[in-house]
Amino acid sequence: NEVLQKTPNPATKVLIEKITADGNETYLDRFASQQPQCSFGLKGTCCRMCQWGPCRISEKSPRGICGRSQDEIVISNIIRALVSGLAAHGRHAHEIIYTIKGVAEGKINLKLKGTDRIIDMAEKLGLEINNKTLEELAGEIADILVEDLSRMNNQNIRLLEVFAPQERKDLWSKLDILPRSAAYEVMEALHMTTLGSCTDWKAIAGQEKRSALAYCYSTLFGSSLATEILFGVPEPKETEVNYGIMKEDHVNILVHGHSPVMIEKVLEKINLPEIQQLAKDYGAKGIVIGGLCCTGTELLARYGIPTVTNILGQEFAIGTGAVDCVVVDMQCVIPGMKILADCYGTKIITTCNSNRIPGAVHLPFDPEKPETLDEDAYIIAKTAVEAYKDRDRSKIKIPKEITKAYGGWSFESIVKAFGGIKNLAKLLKDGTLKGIATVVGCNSPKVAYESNHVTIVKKLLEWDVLVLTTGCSSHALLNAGLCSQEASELCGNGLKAIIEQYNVPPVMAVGGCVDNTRTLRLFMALTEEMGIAIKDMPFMFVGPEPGNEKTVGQGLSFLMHGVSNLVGFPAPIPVPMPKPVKGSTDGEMERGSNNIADYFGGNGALEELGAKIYTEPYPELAAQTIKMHIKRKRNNLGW
Ligand code: BF8
Repeated sequence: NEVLQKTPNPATKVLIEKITADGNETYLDRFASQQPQCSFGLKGTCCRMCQWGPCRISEKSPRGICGRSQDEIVISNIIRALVSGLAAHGRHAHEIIYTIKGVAEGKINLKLKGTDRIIDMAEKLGLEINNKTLEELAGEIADILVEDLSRMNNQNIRLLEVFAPQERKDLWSKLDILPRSAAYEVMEALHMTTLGSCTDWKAIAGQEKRSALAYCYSTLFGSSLATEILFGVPEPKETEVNYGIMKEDHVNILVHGHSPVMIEKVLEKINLPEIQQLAKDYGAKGIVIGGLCCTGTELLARYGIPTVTNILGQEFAIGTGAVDCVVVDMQCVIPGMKILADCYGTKIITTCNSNRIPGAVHLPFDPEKPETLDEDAYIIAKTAVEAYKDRDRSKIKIPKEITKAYGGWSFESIVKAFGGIKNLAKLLKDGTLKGIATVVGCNSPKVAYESNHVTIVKKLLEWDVLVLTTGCSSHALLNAGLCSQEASELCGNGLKAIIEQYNVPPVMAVGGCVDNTRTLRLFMALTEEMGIAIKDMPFMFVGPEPGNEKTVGQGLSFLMHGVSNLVGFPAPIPVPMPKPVKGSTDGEMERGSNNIADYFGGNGALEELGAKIYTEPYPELAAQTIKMHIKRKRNNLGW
């Protein structure tokens, strides 16, 4: 009920009610039946890192069987989540980088579209450019990116050396947290936290920071830049989004996941006249493509393909009964989607060996075995269209909502839209723009669907804070109409003037989650222009509804650069609750404390990195916290 009252997209309400009336269940029902959730799990005080346990930490049992303390268990659970996310983004990077290698060697039938990015990267990496073809250069860059994923010796990640600000590199070197590679840091993090290994929580926290840097530079920068090499740097474009883009009399194909290689090929095949004709032969008026999760936001950024929804909306999309086929690649494809797909006669096609789903058609893409890529993409396109003839048409209800959006923001296109980085810096300094927030990340069943994202951002716009967004947050903001110049009416005078003068939306959708690098590059460029360290700037990272293990590294990537985080509800860390002072009769309270919360949310991280993590589950208060943070930064700068 709370979800129905608070969720901001009217289409969501229609679909929740429809799916319930159809007698089917979604994550909402399963979340309810999981209550109450285990309090040890919620606090991160359950240790399952060996087979003696599980051990749970309480006042009665303050240590695990092996002697591990609460601090060691809590930080170990967090770092294990972080490196799972690192592994996921690493696997994503691997697919994209090996695709570049395959194209460069002439084994994969794709054309490299990112000429500018290839030259730019080659120059940054100090490669000899003269007398080389684009393919040769791209191949050399790919080899460096592979090294960044896999290096075992004690040398730095090249992308970190090339992109990170000197002030940070000096700091990370002083703290001894410079990473070697994604693979090495995952190995070391798991090694340090296994039974009988490291018992110094501060050393594990050090490895956490090292792993966050590997996550940031090897897998986020690696994936995002490599995708730009393959498919080009996005340019802004107008489009329409939301559930209403699907059409009852068309074949509706949704594309889902994160790595957009196979889907590029499938789109090529869908555009073939014979596949278009096939749809007509089955009685469809045409073919609609809609995007889910980060594959969706990637395609929106590059081609203006409409997005539909995010991780917790994927079941709602299927519940329209109008989806003929979902083509999925990797990550964030929840099992509940297939359960519902079977109820509504939707075909699921999986294209990555890491993401098998029982009962789905499986045609995997492997950049090292690309021989059947074109053939498989053709079969996928044909199978998806053929699904139209088999669909159960008795249960279709497509919400009418269609929302305008202006997406496709890369680092370069943002700078260009503002007429250069100098202009944007000036707008920040003179207060036309009060600050910049990156509002990103997943949905969580723990809050009313999408309400925290939208409520926080609406407040920020009122206060003239420019918002950049990626991932599931961006779907919420796109569907709420905030990524369009028409949202000007919700903005303060400063942002209103900016929208008018520069023709930009107040919320800029910069792509999939790996494209948070675009925001980070913007922060770096602004601070370089102004000669101010990032930690002193009015910037903030906002993750209103953390969910996937991948999000742990997102916040930490920004934290490592000196950008404070606001997260929407507590991480799995015991919240330091105040306790009554023993023997006190006047209600005197003792300040609660635990080392991990004190470090990340208190002076520890602030003194070391110049940034900390704020936690606030109530969106209005969260927005207020962001506003205060931005004000404090501006005051300190004398702005
Ligand atoms: O990488 S925001 S639920 S879709 S993890 Fe997944 Fe979270 Fe969505 Fe894309 Ni990001």
